[in-house]
Amino acid sequence: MRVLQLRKNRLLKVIAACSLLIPLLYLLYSKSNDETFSPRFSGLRKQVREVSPVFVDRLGNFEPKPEPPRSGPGENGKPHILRNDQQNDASASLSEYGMNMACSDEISLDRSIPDLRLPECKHWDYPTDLPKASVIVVFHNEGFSVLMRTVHSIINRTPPQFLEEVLLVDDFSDKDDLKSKLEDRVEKFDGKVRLIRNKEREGLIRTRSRGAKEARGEVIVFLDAHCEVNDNWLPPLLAPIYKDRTVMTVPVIDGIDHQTFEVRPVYQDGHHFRGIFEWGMLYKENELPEKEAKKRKHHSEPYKSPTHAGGLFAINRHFFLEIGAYDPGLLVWGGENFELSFKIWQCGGSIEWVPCSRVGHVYRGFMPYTFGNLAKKKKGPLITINYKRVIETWFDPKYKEYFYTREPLAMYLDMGNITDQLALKKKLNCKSFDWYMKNVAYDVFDKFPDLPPNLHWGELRNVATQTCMDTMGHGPPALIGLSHCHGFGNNQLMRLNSKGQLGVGERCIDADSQGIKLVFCRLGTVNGLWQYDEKTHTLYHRGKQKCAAVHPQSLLISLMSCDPVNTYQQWIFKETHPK
Ligand code: LR7
Ligand code: MN
Repeated sequence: MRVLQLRKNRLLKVIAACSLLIPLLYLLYSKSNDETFSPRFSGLRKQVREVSPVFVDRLGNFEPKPEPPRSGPGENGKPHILRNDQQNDASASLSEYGMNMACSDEISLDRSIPDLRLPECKHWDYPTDLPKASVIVVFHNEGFSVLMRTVHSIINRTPPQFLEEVLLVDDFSDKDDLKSKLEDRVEKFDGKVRLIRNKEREGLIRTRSRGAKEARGEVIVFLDAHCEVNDNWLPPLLAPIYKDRTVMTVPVIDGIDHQTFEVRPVYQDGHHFRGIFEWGMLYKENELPEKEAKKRKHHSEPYKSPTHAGGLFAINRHFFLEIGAYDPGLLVWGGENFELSFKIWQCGGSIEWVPCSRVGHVYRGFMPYTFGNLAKKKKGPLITINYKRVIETWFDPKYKEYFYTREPLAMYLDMGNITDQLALKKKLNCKSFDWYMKNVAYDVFDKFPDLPPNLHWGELRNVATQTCMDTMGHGPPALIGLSHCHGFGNNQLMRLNSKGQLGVGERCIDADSQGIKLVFCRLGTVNGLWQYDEKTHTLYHRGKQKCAAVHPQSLLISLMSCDPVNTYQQWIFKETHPK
């Protein structure tokens, strides 16, 4: 059953006929699962307002009027290239903000961007009485023009009747231009834009929860502070929530280049993706399974997704607060996307990705801010601590094992107290993680099957050289290097599982004629060809029938004929602990 209707003559006729037969049809269709009728007949608009069959003809098409083409830097989402004499400013701003602010500053705040939607998106009608939304933008030390362009794009491309406000929440920024200059700018929007500030640094997760509490709209929409929304982006996000207040909706996120501000489609037409994860809790996207695609009649219709990237989504405000907003124990950045996704799905809601809603996001090359005092308070890698809270709250025991197998150091991290989270889970009568995996996130298993336990893990020290295997921070394919054993895990944390797969992080280690290499693990497999002999300390490759050895002169690691007494072929696994 769906909210949205493609404009079609036949449909109009049906609607006309139906308005004559309202009482009868209402009874009929509130029980059936017909796809042709408006949401008014679905009976599914839970608890927001009573479903009424009366306004069936109140559908509207909110497409923007065509505008004359604009010219200037970055218009139509084209890359803007700075002159050579501006390169110093460009690189300075790049290291300060993670994006080229010198470039952004030359682009109009009202610039045009290409309409990247599927052509059929223009033809959808939506209820004219969709709920109003507060668009919440949290920020910490963002570039002024990028933040303001986010605001302008929202004001310019949102049908005003659905925009309650843009709520800017400053997470304790210390940049001068985000002080009175920003306040003056906000004033100019006559109350449509509101600015509130944290009294201390809270991190993006708590700042969003605060924004949700302070917002005035029936629906809240979160956006990062470096986004540009596309044509008619909001109604398609609101419509599924209008029909069912427990649905959270997610736009398709296009890329904005952090150097040139070019707007690029995330994927070409014809492909839909949805959010999944691997067992180390890295966010992944997977092509929409046939089974889900087939549930829809039109290619541009929303579809269910197990999870989401984190930054951009819409949700009924009361529903968000009823499920506890974000776990307040989560720190600064990361993992909150999973917490919210598992909570929503397991506790009776769902997540839909909406192809007709598109928003551009600037992907930065690195994180330009530190975690400030928030990180100092906690020992161990903060993001992994967040993951641990999330999996300890929402996973069943079997699935927790997969996480600790993939991320062994997490066993030793202090995640704080999760009593409140477990109580909430109980109070909301939430389903098991196994239910979620089997009914919602079933495609995770295709890509990331059950993980067999580690036989050994830790740093892998060579006896002759007393140095450790190290990815040297390289991405695959790359040779594995040797370096001073630092005991921090990270790039030196190797894992050998009971099926012979040697892994480091989400990557695998294999060997070819050049040497021992970091490679992409074959998707959908967890096995490998390695064997470790605890007595001789050799690392044997069953495929090549040779042993991993350090070359005494070059100090490169490669496969050689096995010689168990040669200390250059002896390796010791040593478990490391977080420091
Ligand atoms: O301490 C902070 N306080 C903040 O207010 C740190 C950040 N922030 C603000 C920041 O200014 C920005 O507006 O929070 C927002 C998100 O921070 P980013 O842009 O540094 O995050 P990101 O885009 O690198 O990371 C993604 O994952 C995060 C995990 O916590 C958040 O969920 C981000 O919103 C999320 N971004 C997206 O989902 C956009 C698509 C990226 C992908 C995949
Ligand atoms: Mn971001």
